[in-house]
Amino acid sequence: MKQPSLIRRRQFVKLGTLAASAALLPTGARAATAATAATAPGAPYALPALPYAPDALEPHIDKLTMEIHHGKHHAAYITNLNAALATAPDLAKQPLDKLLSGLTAVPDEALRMTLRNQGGGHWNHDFFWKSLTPAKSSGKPSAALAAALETGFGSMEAFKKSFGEAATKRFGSGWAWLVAQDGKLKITSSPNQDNPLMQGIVPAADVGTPLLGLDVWEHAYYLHYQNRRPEYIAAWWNIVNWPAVSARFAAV
Ligand code: MN3
Repeated sequence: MKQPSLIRRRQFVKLGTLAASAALLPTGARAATAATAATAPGAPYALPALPYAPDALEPHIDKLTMEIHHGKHHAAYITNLNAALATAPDLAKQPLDKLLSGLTAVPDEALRMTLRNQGGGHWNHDFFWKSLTPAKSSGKPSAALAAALETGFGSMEAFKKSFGEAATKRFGSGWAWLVAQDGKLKITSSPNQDNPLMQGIVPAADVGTPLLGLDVWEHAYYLHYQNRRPEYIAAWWNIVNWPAVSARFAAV
């Protein structure tokens, strides 16, 4: 799947010059800029800006969680991914989704594991931010997606229940996914930063085109929800970007 808005080298230069005026920016943007500035010049990936203000998802996801999640956690995956790719210039030229779907072709086991964790971390978070939107613009699934969800799961409510169960039951850190797989919709979950693109890494039955992903790492919710993961999941439905999910479905 194409990721047109992953910020590449040229935009990095622009972001770097912005760092000088970072003191004028709101806290979230300042954290993001600082993290970006920490990335080596010429590195293949830089932290993409959030598509909304860090407080725009409140009360469902709080501002401080967003600032740390984006400006620190997501930024760290990118820093580590760039460091790994500095040793593998051929892999650095590949689009990230291709790199992740072809991980088993990377012969060096340690490098493969780093790309899996840090590359997965970057891809998943970029996808996650774009999967969310302020509650007032959450919208609803397109008619085609709504019909497919009803066919696949019985009803919208049944889909949400199954997805929520997959997210709740994922032990430790990981993700829940809605994927398109051979013309059907399916709910899966993955540990750590694995995702449904990773052929040969995740079980074959879980490989597909991601339409929606939910981060259930504690860093995604603990400040506000503490141990109440199901409460976070229930609130999260209010800020799902259904137009974006519907567009992904239409493209499959
Ligand atoms: Mn996360």
